[in-house]
Amino acid sequence: MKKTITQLVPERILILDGAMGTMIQQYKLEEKDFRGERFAHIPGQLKGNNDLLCLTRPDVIEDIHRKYLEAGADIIETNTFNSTAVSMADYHVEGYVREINLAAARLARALADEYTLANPDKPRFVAGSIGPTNKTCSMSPDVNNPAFRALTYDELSAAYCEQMEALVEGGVDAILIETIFDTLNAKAAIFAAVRTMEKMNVRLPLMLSVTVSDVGGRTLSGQTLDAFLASVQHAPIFSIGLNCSFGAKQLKPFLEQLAARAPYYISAYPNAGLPNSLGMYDQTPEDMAHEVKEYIHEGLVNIIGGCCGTTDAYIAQYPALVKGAKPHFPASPPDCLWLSGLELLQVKPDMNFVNIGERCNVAGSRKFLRLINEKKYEEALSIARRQVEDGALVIDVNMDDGLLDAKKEMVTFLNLIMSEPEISRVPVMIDSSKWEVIEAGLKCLQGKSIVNSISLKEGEENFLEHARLIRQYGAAVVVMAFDEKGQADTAARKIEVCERAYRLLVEKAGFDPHDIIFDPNVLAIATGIEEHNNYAVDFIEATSWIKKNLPGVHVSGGVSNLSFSFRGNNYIREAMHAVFLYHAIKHGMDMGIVNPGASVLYTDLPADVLGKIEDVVLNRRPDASEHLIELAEKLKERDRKSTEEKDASVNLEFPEWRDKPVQERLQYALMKGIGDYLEQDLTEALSIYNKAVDIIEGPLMDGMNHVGELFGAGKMFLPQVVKTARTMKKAVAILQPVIESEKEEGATSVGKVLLATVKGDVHDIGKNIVSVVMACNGYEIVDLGVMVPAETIVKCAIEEKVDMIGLSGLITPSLEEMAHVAVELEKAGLDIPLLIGGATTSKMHTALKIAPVYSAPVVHLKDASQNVGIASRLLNPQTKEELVTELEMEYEVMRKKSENLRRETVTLEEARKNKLNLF
Ligand code: THG
Repeated sequence: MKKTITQLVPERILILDGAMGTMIQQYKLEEKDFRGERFAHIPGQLKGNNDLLCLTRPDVIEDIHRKYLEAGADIIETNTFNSTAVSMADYHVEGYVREINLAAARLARALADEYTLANPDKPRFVAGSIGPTNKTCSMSPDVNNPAFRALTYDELSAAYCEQMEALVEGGVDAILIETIFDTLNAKAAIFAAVRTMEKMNVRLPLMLSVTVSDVGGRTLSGQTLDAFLASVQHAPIFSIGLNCSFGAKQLKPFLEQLAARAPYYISAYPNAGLPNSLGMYDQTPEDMAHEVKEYIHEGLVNIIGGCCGTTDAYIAQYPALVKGAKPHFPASPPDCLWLSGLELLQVKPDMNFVNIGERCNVAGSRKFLRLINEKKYEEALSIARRQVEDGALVIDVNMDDGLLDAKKEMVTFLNLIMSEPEISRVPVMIDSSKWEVIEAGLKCLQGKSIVNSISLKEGEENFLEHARLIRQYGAAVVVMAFDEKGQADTAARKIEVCERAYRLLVEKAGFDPHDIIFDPNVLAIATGIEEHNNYAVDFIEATSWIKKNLPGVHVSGGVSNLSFSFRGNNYIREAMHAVFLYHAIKHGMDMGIVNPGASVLYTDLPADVLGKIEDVVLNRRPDASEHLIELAEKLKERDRKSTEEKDASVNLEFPEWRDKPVQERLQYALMKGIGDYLEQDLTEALSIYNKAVDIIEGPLMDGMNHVGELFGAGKMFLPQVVKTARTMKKAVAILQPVIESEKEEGATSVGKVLLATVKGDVHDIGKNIVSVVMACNGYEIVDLGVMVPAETIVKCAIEEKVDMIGLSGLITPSLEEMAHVAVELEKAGLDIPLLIGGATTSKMHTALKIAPVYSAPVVHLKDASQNVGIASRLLNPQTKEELVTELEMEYEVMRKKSENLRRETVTLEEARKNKLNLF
């Protein structure tokens, strides 16, 4: 019997194959190869749709698989990285997804079996490749609307199900979810994988591979690797690892971090070094092997392969390296609760207390309710931000209000939170009594969150169904002490309900006890009703029992409920909470929904106040409530500001940075993404600067450049950068009317500019800034938006008679698309200058790949501040002539240089800086 991957992996390090794309390039395939007879009727270009070759040129894919098998790969990947309806729609072939996956899996299966048969001592396996698609579920592609999503969890998981079913049917041995850049996309893939395996009644090893996007080691969507591990903890994971990102050397510290914490086998398939300025990878197989050797010697890996730039020559280096090497031994699973936002929160047994911010609750804060009702989301977000600043380790979000569309508001608010890195740093607690609201919320969050709550109120079946779903979505759960008989009020009832729920969750729903948080009901005391007097004591007793008898779980409660009868007297309320927490925490309460801004401490309470409150909380005497009421009357004068006033003070604060000169304030606001003071600071700046546009080109551009530097140095991560870009937009919008009014009377456009983000790319922050800067300088802008096909650009350039065309793009494939646009412009016989800008673009690429295919001037622009200067030179025939000569000389030098330095690699810093040129 052939050994399975699961049996083999503890014995030796397995070799995964190398890149598919790099190999395909070697065959110099043309449009007709991709298209074949079969897809003659499909509009647009099919070249570049590598997965389609499984149907149109299976001989090529077979040849590549063979080369990798010959090189010694134990595992080959199906050629299906983009074979989901989501990605294939770009090529109008989304209807062929099932067929492509099936063909790809069968092809790889047959070859693996052939090689296994020839050498049964080295069994070969097939991993079904599942890419991240070209869209992200947890970020907005629209700068103006951070709550927008181009793709939802449901759409994506449905697309993945379609792909995975065909892969499993085609006979893959494992499912490999790879190049993960957004954890929410990955969670949708995991959800689909679990569903598909259940449906098809198979259990295949699930392999995950993340790509880190910045030198700080975060994913594109901003999570640290530790936070990522918490997010996917619910999945039946076989191996986890890193691919793409960087070369082996630069990847190593992140791999070490992952291997130290992840309780799974570890995989790594780095790129062949760092990209050079043309976006090519050119480390030699020997160089790469040398770096990979360290992974193996240090016991970091179980599975090793190659990503961008690697070929069979690279993989052929590995068999010698792994021979006799000791495989990595997985870390032990965590023995505590893991939660995550962008960062990990470990709730360890020795951690005294996790405070969960209660203020983003429409039922618990009049102000929050008003803001949501009035759709003042920015201000509502500032309540969340304030809680995190005040030390909340988790934030509770509740939109249950009779007059609100709770589901819609939950989704909007959670999506908004995801674009606020200062808030989304922490995990979210989704608080609702409606299951549909909870489920919708779970589909918005990339982190590992907490569902608040489920209970046995509607019986076991309903309870288990929801519990199982929560597990599949990957969240922890709050269980309220309710059952079919109602709310548990006495200690005995609380214990009875929690014990029953525990058994069900652990034995029937497969819950890890660490992911269970019991809430034995904090009920109001000192209400004047005698039966209520022992409620706090009952809670504390139950807590103590739960912690002793239900190992692993946590105990939480809504602390502010306790003091409802003292509404209006915040001092007494806060004092009661402090006393209650003091005792409850001593007995094992380790989480609580509280107002993190509360300032009354147990130790600050004067003896008389403390005595009276303890009498009430601990139910020490029958007249305790009356005494406390008397005290409350007396203390009324001394009362603190009401909670509502405290919330209101959020915006009235005067932080330190406000003392700085206006230029610095503007830069600071940009860097931190704070829009609150822009109006006032820009008004002040207008009195200093001659023209509004000078403010944009001065302090605002400086601020953006600074952001670029910080990102390059790994000191900021993408969601933060996106937020600064939003602030920039807001600033520009404020200045816009002033700029309009400054335009000279009757001034006509100095020139007409067409702007477009090229096909395949949705990034437009840089393009939009260029648009504003140029418009400010009197240019008329024709903005075609994002994902613009070459045909549209050519057609519009002719119809609109533009003076120049600006192309923008952020991702590497956009480089090729830009060259394609240039070819099309040339074919159309146009002579309109072309401006090139955006993240991965470079002067080198422009000189080598774009300028040579187009006879009009082609200029690469480093950032938005250069556009106006270049544009004006292009408009004047004499300066244009000079510019053209300059460019020709410069490009010639660069072409020469590139020939000499075929293998030149830019430093990591340069690569990063390059990436941010769009700002
Ligand atoms: N258990 C669980 N979840 C919960 C609760 C619980 N979620 C909701 C609630 N209870 C916890 N949150 C709050 C939030 C605010 C208040 C009480 C509980 C509160 N608000 C002030 C009031 O009503 O007087 C409002 C002040 C204002 O308008 O600003 O007290 O028990 N699992």
